[in-house]
Amino acid sequence: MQRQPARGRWPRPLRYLHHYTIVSFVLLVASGVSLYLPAIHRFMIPYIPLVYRLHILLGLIFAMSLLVPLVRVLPKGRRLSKWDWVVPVLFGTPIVITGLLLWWVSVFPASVRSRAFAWHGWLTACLGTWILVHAFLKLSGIRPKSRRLYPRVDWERRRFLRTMATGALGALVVTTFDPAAWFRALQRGGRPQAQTPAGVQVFPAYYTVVDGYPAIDAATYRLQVDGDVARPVALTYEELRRLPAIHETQNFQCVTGWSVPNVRWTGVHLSQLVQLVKPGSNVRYVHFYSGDGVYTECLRLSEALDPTVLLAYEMDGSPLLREQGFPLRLVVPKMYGYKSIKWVVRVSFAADPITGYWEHFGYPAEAYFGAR
Ligand SMILES: Nc1nc2c(c(=O)[nH]1)N[C@H]1C(S)=C(S)[C@@H](COP(=O)(O)O)O[C@H]1N2
Ligand SMILES: [Mo]
Repeated sequence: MQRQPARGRWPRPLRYLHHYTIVSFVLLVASGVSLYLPAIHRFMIPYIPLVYRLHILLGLIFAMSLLVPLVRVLPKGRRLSKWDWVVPVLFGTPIVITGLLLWWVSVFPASVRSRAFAWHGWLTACLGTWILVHAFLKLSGIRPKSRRLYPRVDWERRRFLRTMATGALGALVVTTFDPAAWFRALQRGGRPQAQTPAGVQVFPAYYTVVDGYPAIDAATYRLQVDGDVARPVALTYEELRRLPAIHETQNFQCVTGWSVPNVRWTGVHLSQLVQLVKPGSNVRYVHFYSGDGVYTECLRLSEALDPTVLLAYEMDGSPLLREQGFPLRLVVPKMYGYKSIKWVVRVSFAADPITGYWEHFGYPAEAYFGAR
């Protein structure tokens, strides 16, 4: 029978690794939660891009620290409780993989990323719970006696890799496996589903604050342009498209951290509407209303007339998808995405501002994210 090696101190590199893992896990959870929970991140808006980058950087180091045991640094014969390495590796691996899927915004489709997002959170909750249990056992000095429940094993590369592969496989299955979609595919006789039109960038998930995406019929759609103006008008979709068009290629940046590079918008500059309706001299603000009945936005007249701001009906060369705000959305490239209200049905010129949807929850009305 093999004797347990004496309980001494761990070799230094491993002790550092362990301490680092604790600190980084806490920081990862804190930064992740502040990116995820609006209640927290609305106070942190100026720092969100920084937090986002920090989260990714910490995640990458965490990924590398997972790999360290593959370089065998544990003294020979040192036996470790099985769960002390199976659990972190089994959960850590899919957390890293789902994190990568989320990070590579323009590589993976929205459906995969939204599942990855959910699993990223749930797996972290599982690992976090286990870490708390582990910490409690260690700190309280309770050493489970049962060899069956708490076996000790050699720190062995092959087993380690096998656990990692299991975690990776799990991550791939849960992020690509969608029983409902498979069922639909079977019903269609295996024919592929209509894909997102070529060239259309896929966003992490299309945002809506109501239940679903408003379905607006282009034939009956009217853009109401009114307020303190000489001549209110109601424009049809065709009339909008006949107005002189402008193009604008910009990065799209949400406060929650994700962004989509080089989105090409086509639409109408607000000066066109100003020419049509002739706002009164006391007008300082422009109000925007969404066809979802809930979302509103507000810009200073001067901001609305910035050359980069437009009411867009096309993205990357195709009409907006319903989820993207068909038939018309505002695009304010220099400000965070929440200013870019979708399904715009009414534009109103006024002397006073209104509180936009997210501004109502505390987001700043001046949502510039970089140098102007
Ligand atoms: N009507 C409406 N407009 C909206 C939103 C929304 O939920 N409803 N979300 C906003 C936010 S927070 C962002 S980041 C962008 C996202 O645009 P997308 O859904 O086309 O990616 O739309 C903005 N406009
Ligand atoms: Mo956003």
